[in-house]
Amino acid sequence: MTLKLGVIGTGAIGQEHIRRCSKVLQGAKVVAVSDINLDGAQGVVSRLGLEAEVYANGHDVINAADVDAVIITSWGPTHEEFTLAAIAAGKPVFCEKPLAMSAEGCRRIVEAEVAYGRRLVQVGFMRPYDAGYRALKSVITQGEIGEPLMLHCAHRNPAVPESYTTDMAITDTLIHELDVLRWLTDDDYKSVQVVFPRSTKNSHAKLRDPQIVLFETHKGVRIDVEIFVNCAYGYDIQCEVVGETGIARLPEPASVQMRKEAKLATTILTDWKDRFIDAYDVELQAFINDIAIGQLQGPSAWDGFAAAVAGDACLKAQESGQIEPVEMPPRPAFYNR
Ligand code: NAD
Ligand code: NAI
Ligand code: ISE
Repeated sequence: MTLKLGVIGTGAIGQEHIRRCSKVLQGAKVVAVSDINLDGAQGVVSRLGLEAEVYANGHDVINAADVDAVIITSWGPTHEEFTLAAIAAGKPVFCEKPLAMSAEGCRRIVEAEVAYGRRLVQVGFMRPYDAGYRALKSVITQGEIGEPLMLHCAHRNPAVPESYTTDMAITDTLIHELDVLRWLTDDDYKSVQVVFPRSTKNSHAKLRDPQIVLFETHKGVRIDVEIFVNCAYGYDIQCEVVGETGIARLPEPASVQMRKEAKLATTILTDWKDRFIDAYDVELQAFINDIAIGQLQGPSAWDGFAAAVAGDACLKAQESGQIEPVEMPPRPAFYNR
């Protein structure tokens, strides 16, 4: 049976997800789309040659009789409203990160899903589906480097637009590490501090760039994450785990090595779309397959909430300059894996 999808938001990642659900993945097709930029939505449908209805309002996509499941790729501030509406309609929903703009917003989604009684929400945290991160996790869980003691990580973008401000380093960018590092270490954050090195001249008045975020986890692991979104040279994701008996690093994306003009070189990617292209395919195929068997298993609303709780503490730490506690309530049995 083909799963009929409705997609809300046809911007950068919306177009990518529509393309992969229509042309790459198995078992689904896109039958409805919407965007506040109606012409943009219509353009995507025409370019991809889809037979999909274009709606002016995301709620009409959710409530369309032929839509079985919803993908939310509109901008962050709309995610909570559309996810809650999908739960109210009893339809599975894949929501891009962040699940909501605050932990409170995520909590409302958790409560609605628990009240519904069955998992309906998967959050677009794709890194746990990335082959490199999976290999790194396997090294840790097999005990190949002993217990993890320290993690050194970096999330670098070549450049961001003027609309990107200091807080977005947490809510838009670090949010991926906030999810993947608790999954990688099977741990939760205890406290966080944010420090600001000298800013790059490539930034602007409303963005302090780079930033270093320092965590302590409940198991006592220390984590440093550099966020540098105007690094100029590429889109570069780094993760090194220092264990008791060895060090494990996230593999670099495959790239041909060249010896040329007295240099040894490999290419560094520049676009997030390419860096995790396979992981996006795998996460959405999992969403489609899991709906077919009636049991979502990917990153949950609770994972979205946990990342947001840590994110809120990071935002506070940006303002205060102090070490701030991360106060995470116990996980309800509903979300036990
Ligand atoms: P974008 O700005 O390119 O696209 C957002 C689209 O949403 C725009 O077309 C906009 O018109 C539309 N939109 C806004 N409000 C809407 C509404 N109420 N109803 C319908 N459409 C609406 O942004 P993007 O880069 O595609 O990012 C979209 C979301 O995806 C963000 O939440 C972002 O954080 C997330 N994202 C995740 C990843 C990832 O790696 N997981 C990568 C990129 C983006
Ligand atoms: P974008 O700005 O390119 O697209 C957002 C789209 O949402 C726009 O087309 C906009 O018109 C539309 N939109 C906004 N409000 C809407 C509404 N109320 N109804 C319908 N459409 C609405 O942004 P982008 O980069 O595609 O990001 C979208 C989301 O995806 C963000 O939440 C972002 O964080 C997330 N994202 C996730 C990535 C990942 O790696 N998982 C990568 C990039 C983005
Ligand atoms: C974007 O929104 C994403 O989610 C990408 O995965 C991330 O790496 C990038 O920094 C964000 O802008």
